[in-house]
Amino acid sequence: MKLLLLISTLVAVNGYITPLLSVRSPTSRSPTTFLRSTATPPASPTRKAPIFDEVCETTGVTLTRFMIEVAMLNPELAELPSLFSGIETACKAISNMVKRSQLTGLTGLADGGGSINVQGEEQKQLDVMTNDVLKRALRFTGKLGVLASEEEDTPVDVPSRKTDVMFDETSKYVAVFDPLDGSSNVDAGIPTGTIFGIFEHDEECVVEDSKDMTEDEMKCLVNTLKPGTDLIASGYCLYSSSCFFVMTIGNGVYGFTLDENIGEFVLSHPNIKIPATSKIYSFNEANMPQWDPPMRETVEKWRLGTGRSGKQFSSRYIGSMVGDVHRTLLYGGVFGYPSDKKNKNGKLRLLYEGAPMSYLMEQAGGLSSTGKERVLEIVPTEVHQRVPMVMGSKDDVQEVIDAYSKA
Ligand code: FDP
Repeated sequence: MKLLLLISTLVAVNGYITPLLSVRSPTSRSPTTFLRSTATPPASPTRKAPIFDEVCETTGVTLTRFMIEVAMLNPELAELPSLFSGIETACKAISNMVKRSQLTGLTGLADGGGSINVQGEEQKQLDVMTNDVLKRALRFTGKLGVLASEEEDTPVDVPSRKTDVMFDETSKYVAVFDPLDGSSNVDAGIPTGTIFGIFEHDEECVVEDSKDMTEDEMKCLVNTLKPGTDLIASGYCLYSSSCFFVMTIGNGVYGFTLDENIGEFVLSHPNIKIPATSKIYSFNEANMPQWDPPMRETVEKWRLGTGRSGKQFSSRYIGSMVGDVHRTLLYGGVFGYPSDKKNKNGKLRLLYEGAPMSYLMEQAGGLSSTGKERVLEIVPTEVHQRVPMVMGSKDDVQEVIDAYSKA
């Protein structure tokens, strides 16, 4: 039960206490030292994305090929393709599990009921199994130091298993994911999805066993969890009429569709851009009477057609974030789960729902905000922290932000 804690120095910068982290530069592998300020996270480096603007039915660009090009264009991301390949495999496996669940007895609650995750939510069989599938798929890439998931109580260390590692073992990344988002819908065959985000791992915070952690050890792990501005990549898989894999590495958003004939994700949506305005909103409207006045008033105007665009909005809400965000990215609109009197911080989780989806939304030209601040800039203090969110078409989200500033 040992946890190697090499982060020991705390320094005060601009009144904030920040850990002095020692990280390895990806190319030289020699240790370099920098200060990480919790107030102003460093801007994401500019990345190059391959230019593939054609979609082809027979000889399309596979996700594997795309990621090889990404690594060639961005040598610092050389290890990302093997991690993506793990996620891709997990998505294919989960897609199959979800599709066949009505026949294989995988519907319903885990352990016949009573299996509760750390957030007090009852787990479905598929929640537990998909979490396992992802953990295994990521562990075997050998690129992962720590991962945090909706279905894990604390971030878990991924032990190095030399025999299972296909490439150099570097523990280079931290992955956060929600294995089966929207799982309350899954038994009714409604779209669900997997959301993931990838950060660089502080290699000095190594955990040998995640049980019996002291408070300091826990802090070390939580320190590996960073604001969305530090994301290296994020994306989701949508299990619906098709299985989609939509991702960003910080230079645009790319969508791939699973071609079941060849078992590959093939580029189908190069460089997705969300329309700047639209007339669709997507909220659980039953909570509307409990929302903050600026939120409620803006949506009331949209209903009546008296908002900034003068258009009368229509409502589309699946109640499954990945499905709702996918439609919003493609058709435009506003998706959100605002705070209400009951849920002061809304419902969605910052680390593995809010931040990864906000990164995608911004990369597609949209906005994502709590109404008062940019979701990507929020520094997490807890793994399962919730965040109120409004994301989507730039002009429409800006209307909400302006309503909050006026209030
Ligand atoms: P679920 O509980 O089914 O996993 O955050 C989880 C989530 O679904 C989102 O996917 C979805 O947008 C939201 O909760 C739905 O919540 P409501 O049922 O309260 O509308």
